[in-house]
Amino acid sequence: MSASTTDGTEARATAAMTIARQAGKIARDFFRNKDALDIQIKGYRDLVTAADHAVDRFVRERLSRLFPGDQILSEESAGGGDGDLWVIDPIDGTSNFARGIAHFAISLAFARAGVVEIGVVYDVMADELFFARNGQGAWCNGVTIETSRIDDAMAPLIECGYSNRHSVTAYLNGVRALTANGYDFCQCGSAALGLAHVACGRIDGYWELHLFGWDVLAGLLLVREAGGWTSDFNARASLVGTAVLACTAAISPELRLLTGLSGAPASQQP
Ligand code: LIP
Repeated sequence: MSASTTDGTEARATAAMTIARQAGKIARDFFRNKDALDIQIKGYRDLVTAADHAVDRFVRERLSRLFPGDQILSEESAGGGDGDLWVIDPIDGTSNFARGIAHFAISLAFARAGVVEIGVVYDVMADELFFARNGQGAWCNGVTIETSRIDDAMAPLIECGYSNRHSVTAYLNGVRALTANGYDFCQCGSAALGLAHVACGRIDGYWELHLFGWDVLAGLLLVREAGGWTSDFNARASLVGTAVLACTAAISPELRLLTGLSGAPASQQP
């Protein structure tokens, strides 16, 4: 019997994938019925919809029933603690969701003693479930994924996430530095999906000046387990937020210089 079977991480991994897909049905129904969204403003240009709340309630209820001793922290409801902890973003890419743009995801991460052991990012509309286990690899719909292999034929593509939680000047300076050094950039509105796309090699990196733990913990594990490099994002950053960089390993030295971000502890790097 493997350790993960006895310590409950195997059961949690299976449950996280099942719950993500079940929650995806709720999100998909709301996405196709915009009249039920009840879009609310929770802060300056910060939206929350009935879908965020419905998915959040569903995921919390399922996890609490299956793992009653676990703590749960989500973007839409407080929580947290030092024990076994789930960090949830019920709809990552809420602005896209509210506008009818089918680029959003459900993100679940499970951490034990401050180490992320399980990451799930579910692209509901594309029906792509990205999954990673600490030290065991990363998959999309069960097929192993790995970060891109850069070649000269194509300029590296970096997604540069943007929000009003940081200055436009700092953002534009970062984009200017990247484009001046031969990088293409895009901005798509979901950090969780952007990180999943780095992990499967569709894009070469993801950079954003301010993100919370619920946006990124699952996606950063995906990138690391797919062989990529990730900046340091410790547990404290989850609640206050910090800058994030994740990329295919070959370009990490230059990107670290261009963005000024240091790496996660060596134990977390490929
Ligand atoms: C979003 C992130 C995105 C960021 C937005 C927001 P949400 O998460 O995925 O990268 O630029 O400001 O934080 O709020 O949709 O869960």
